[in-house]
Amino acid sequence: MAELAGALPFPLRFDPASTALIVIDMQRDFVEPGGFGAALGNDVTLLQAIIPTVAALIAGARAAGVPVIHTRECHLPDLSDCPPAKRLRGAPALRIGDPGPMGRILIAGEPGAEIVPELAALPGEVVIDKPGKGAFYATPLSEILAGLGTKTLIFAGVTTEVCVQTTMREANDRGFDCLLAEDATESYFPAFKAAALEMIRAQGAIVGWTARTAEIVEALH
Ligand code: TIU
Repeated sequence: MAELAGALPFPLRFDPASTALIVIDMQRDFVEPGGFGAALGNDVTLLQAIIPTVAALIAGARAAGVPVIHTRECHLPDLSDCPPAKRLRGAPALRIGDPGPMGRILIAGEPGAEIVPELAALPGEVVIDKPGKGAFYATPLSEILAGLGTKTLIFAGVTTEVCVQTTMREANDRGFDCLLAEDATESYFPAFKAAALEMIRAQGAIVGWTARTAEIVEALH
């Protein structure tokens, strides 16, 4: 068993042998100019800044033999898995499926939908393409985690209060102990990230724990 003494709101005891790391949506479409995040009107530079920290967390998990699961938010080229309500919402500069500088926005197989090269999956690592914000909806994630015997999930990626939080809340409902690496996740809105971290650990870890990447990596070994 490992003990994460600095986890909030209280220390987390977990077994690295039944732990997996889920890296949410570290795609060019969210962290580079010209992608989906930018088309929604966001400044993507905040998100770029966490890439080295996410890389350190991934490296620590790999070194400890902890499975790394990557997710990508993207849709089929014919948009059959994209609810019209999602595509038509708001007034973005480019809508899902529109051609942009990194190919069609949020479409599987296009350059923008790829994970940034610094965080690319290794051969054999699971990459989940998901049509929703949560990583369980319309994906095989639940069966994959059951096959691995996973009990504890470590989360990283973007954005904290959208895809990370949606996935973490559902994982919590599904019985996983959930830990968010607070410096390996980011939002376009600093106040939303801060609020999400507080919400997660309020009420006695109502959704889970938060801790810093360096301490998580140390606890995994
Ligand atoms: N817009 C926003 O904050 N996020 C998303 O649309 N997707 C993810 O968080 N991955």
